[in-house]
Amino acid sequence: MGDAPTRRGEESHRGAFGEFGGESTGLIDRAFRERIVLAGVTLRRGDQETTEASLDELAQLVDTAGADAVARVHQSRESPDAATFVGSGKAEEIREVSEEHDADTVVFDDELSPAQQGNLTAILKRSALDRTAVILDIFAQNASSLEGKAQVELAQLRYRLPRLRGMGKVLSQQGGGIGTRGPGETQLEVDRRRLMRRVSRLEADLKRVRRHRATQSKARRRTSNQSVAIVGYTNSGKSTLLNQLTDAGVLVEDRLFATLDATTRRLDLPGGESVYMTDTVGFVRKLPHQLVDAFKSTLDVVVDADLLLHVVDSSDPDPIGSIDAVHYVLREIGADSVPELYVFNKADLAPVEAARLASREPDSVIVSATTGEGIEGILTEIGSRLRVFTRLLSLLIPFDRGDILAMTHREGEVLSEAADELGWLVEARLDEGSAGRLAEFVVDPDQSGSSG
Ligand SMILES: Nc1nc2c(ncn2[C@@H]2O[C@H](COP(=O)(O)OP(=O)(O)OP(=O)(O)O)[C@@H](O)[C@H]2O)c(=O)[nH]1
Ligand SMILES: [Mg+2]
Repeated sequence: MGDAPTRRGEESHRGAFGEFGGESTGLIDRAFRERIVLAGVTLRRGDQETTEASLDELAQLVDTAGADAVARVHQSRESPDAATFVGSGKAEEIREVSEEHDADTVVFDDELSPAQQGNLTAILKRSALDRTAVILDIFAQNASSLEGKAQVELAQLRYRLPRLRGMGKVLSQQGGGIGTRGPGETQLEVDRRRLMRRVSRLEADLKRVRRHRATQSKARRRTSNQSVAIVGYTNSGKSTLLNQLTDAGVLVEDRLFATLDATTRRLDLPGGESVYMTDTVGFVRKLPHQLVDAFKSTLDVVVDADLLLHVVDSSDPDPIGSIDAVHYVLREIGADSVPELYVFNKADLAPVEAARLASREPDSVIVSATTGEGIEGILTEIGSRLRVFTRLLSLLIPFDRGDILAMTHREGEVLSEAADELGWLVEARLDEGSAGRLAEFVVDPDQSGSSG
């Protein structure tokens, strides 16, 4: 973390470790924006509204990638056509629409098989791409750390390898644009075996990073601080929240996938204890499995967390769909058993919806990460969910209550202990539950401070 994310045109996307140097197409600096036709299919069990919403999001993804969606085509069918996904009649129609709008590329909202992609490219007479290619392209543009770049490159190679054969001709005709940037763009003649070697090399590098990371987090655990990971849909306000809680200074942008690298900061709780809090990559509907897989080393922090803060954009037109998409990815990476605290964010924009969402989820919090409203509620909830010591109490325990003194030692952290005329004077850090049970022994109410 640290560098601003790479933007298109600032730097060619070479291999993270330099092996691919000199193979950029040079077309990424094109002054014009690529023109895109979007194609969505509603299959048997889906409904058209969901498809349209997904196409809205695809248009946003295309825009983030630096291109313009100029038209969209929709189709309902029982199941995908094995050869062309949409069926040949529809493919002809898409070609006509593309010609009408002078489009460079057609992007399908679902992942195309290599064969479908090849066939469609031939019928459409322009490149046929899918949502996965667009997301990979955004990631390629945003990756800034070595690790981030390596992960994106690995995902791209795994996506491209099976598609190499069909793509060569197309690339030589079309050149540049979404789906062609990143390492390997002029790879018509690149030998597959070389790419395979590159894949193994990246896998080995990333495995090393993961091992190193595991050692670090073990060291962190020894300090006994617990860890909290911020997860959520892309653009929901995760980085804004980390900045608000810890002054982390993470880049915040009204842009999809602004964050790809994990940033960890210490968060001090009111009782004096601290936790480690990590902001990381956002999720999206149909997040490419190649990316989820390649981002294992970044996402380990989510799997190993003691608590997830699931940030939800309350102004999202379909917040439940986005929550489901996040849960889908969490399941895929094996983090679905980590306790989850819902944070309904952007309450300044959508107060009614935030309240409605929060009423469905007990113990959730409503916040505005930009204004800071409701932020203390997060500290209180983290304290009670993690059972960390959020209370610093002075207690006077009568000499005949050795059981209470023992309990204080057992459940909390005793900072000082002295015999007074009336009993033991004890200063201790405790969690909310223990603090409640010891309430009658608290002496200095000023110090019993609330957790919020
Ligand atoms: N009005 C309002 N805007 C917010 C709030 N929180 C975040 N935003 C805005 O939402 C946009 C995305 O915020 P980020 O913090 O970058 O979101 P993120 O979840 O980290 O996004 P990615 O890293 O791209 O996945 C920015 O324009 C923020 O200023 C909020 O509480 N209220
Ligand atoms: Mg972010």
